[in-house]
Amino acid sequence: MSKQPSVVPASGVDQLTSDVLDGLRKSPKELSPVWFYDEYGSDLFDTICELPEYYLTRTELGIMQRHATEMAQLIGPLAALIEFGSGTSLKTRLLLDHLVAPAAYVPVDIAREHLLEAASSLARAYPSLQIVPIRADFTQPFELPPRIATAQRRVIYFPGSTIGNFSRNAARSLLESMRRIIGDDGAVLIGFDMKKDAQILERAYNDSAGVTAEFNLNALRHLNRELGTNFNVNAFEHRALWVEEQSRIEMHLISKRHQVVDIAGTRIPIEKGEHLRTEYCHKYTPDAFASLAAGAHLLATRSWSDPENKFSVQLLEPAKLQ
Ligand code: AVJ
Repeated sequence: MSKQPSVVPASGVDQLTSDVLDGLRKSPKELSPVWFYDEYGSDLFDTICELPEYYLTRTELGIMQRHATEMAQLIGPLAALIEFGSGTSLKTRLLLDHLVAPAAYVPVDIAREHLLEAASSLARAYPSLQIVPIRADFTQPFELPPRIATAQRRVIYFPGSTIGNFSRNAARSLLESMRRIIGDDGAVLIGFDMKKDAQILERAYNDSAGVTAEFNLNALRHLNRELGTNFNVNAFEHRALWVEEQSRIEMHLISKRHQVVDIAGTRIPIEKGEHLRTEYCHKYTPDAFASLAAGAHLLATRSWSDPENKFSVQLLEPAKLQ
């Protein structure tokens, strides 16, 4: 068996361990959502995307299918397309299919194997496209390849409602850093999930087949394998709850009994009924998103949605001070 690839940064176990410890010392305890995604977790996520309750992926894809032509027109020719997270998916392809003479495709991802996969599968599909993968954590400053200096404009693609995983402040900083990267005449094409009926949202994150539960619990399995911790995975229960004041779904793992977890020699007690928070999924109204973007000096110059207004894809451009 080959070693399972992991999206966890190869920055040395010590930093990782101390990040995990920091989270487990908070109240409530927290774990980063990056722990969902080992090979098994990535497969589970692919399964989630096909679940009847998880409308996000297919809704966004529908929007892209209907409007990619117009999106590409608004982006214009000779653009460098910079994707935050590396896409091999249909959404990225739809965009690439319609762009006129794109100058380059620049996937940015922390995980080497995701980058390689994206680069090789897109290179096969678009033999004349210049692909310049960058291995970086896009929440931190990183260098852009000098080659894209000749592009007509820089356009960041950030699909999948990944922005929803960030707290308001972190989301604003991320948009600010995008604003810096695109310069005065670039753009950001971003997809986010809209606020809607709490029941629909809770079902999307607590599906009847139990795949999301398995996905959530997999964070603990991944930790046990990667850091040698001893979480008793069977003694945790998945919970997805809508928190109205924060307009977000929170994914939690609840311990069914008292247990003590050993992490690099530190013993962390977890009480019966105690919650570990593993993920935020913020949901935005159009107004809330507009004010988030405005905080980063970005303005939606065009937005697209599905007929039921479940999901939104927006073209953000620098807000001009007149
Ligand atoms: C991949 C982060 C967009 O927040 O909906 C799916 C991850 N978590 N089910 C989301 C997820 C639980 C997903 N994102």
